[in-house]
Amino acid sequence: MRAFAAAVFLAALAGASGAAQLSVSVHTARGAAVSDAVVWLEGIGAKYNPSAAEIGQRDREFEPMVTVVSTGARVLFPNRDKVKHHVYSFSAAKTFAIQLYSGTPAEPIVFDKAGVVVIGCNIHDWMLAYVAVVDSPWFAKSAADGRTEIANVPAGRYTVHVWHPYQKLQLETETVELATIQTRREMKFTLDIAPPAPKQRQPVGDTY
Ligand SMILES: [Cu+2]
Repeated sequence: MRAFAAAVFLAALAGASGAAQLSVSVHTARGAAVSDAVVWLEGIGAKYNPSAAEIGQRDREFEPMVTVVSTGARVLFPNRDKVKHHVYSFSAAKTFAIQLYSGTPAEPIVFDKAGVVVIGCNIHDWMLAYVAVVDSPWFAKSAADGRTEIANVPAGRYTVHVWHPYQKLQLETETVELATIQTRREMKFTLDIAPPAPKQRQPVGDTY
């Protein structure tokens, strides 16, 4: 009887190691692909090591504009311009400032709270970046074709979240049940976006 229980336990462990892949595509109601949409899965028992990321500055713009990381992520802000930048955020999920600097600050900024962090530059008013900090190891950002792939998701039940900085409405979440080994599932979301009018780039000197 004891041996039987052990065998059942081992079978359950083997099942838990099976991983699924979720493909989520995001389009507008008119069918245009939506890039830079953040997709993440909320599930029970998610364990992960915080990710790391870089948000650079080049030609007085942030790159990338949208970043998704897991909570606790360490993010570097390398300045690849000859001019200085002053990177900051007043967002509730992370308030910080990296005073006027060149090169790459030695210390990363740690995003220790889930939420959306909007980042600007105090010198160049038009510069904007967004960091979606999620309590999950399963996340992705849509490419130019509107598609995302989230791989190595253990079998289980998940809530699927979609967010975009230019979304008109926050989408309702959807639930997905991912089962067994090597399952590939596809989901489609419709999200209408309204990009803001671009802020005028001001003529600036060689120093700033
Ligand atoms: Cu700047």
